Amino acid sequence: MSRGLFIVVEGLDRTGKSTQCAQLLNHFTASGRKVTLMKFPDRTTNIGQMINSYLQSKTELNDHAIHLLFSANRWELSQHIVDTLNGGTTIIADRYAYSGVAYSVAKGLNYNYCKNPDKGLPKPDKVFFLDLPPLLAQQREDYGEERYESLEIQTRVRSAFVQLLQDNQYIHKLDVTRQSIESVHQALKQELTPLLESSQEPLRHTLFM
Ligand code: 2DT
Ligand code: MG
Repeated sequence: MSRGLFIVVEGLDRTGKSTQCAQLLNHFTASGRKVTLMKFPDRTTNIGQMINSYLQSKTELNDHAIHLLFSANRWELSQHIVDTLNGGTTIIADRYAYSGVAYSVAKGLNYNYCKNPDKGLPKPDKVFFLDLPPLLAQQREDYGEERYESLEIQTRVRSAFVQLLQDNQYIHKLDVTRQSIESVHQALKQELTPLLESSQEPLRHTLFM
């Protein structure tokens, strides 16, 4: 049995990540592939509840402490990721360690420091960055509910993502400006085709080599 694929969708807030993850889930399910969705932060765990409370501004936390909690939230699910993939199920993840770095760097934390806690996590087979100018994202529905959802912060998050894109050439940037949900979905599917047709290498660990 071949292992599942680990696909990550990244981007600023309100760029259509969750919508595209749902579209991919439907597509893979319809084509008979075993597939599951994961979302980071996973707010259902104990650590996830601390993160949720922080994001909703119900608690305050030191910037380094919350950075490490986001990473710990991935680590507590890392064995589940490995087991799921090795069991032949594909994972579509709505955010992962790239958001972890980008949002903390946007707050002023050191780039290299930010990458460290995630070193050793399962490495995705494909990472997409849905790129939308922060000003356009801001005009979308429900913007501004949580911490980080301000134009000023999102602009800095985007700059940090640009640095991540430069340093990790395997991240695939997709400009979603003025693109319909369907056209973005088609672009993602097309980009995934070669992966779907090849057999997977053994699961790689160690993100951000
Ligand atoms: P959602 O809006 O997607 O629920 O994300 N974040 C996320 C971080 O600061 N660090 C991380 O490691 C991750 C995964 C991005 C909630 C917010 O949390 C931010 C937006
Ligand atoms: Mg959000």
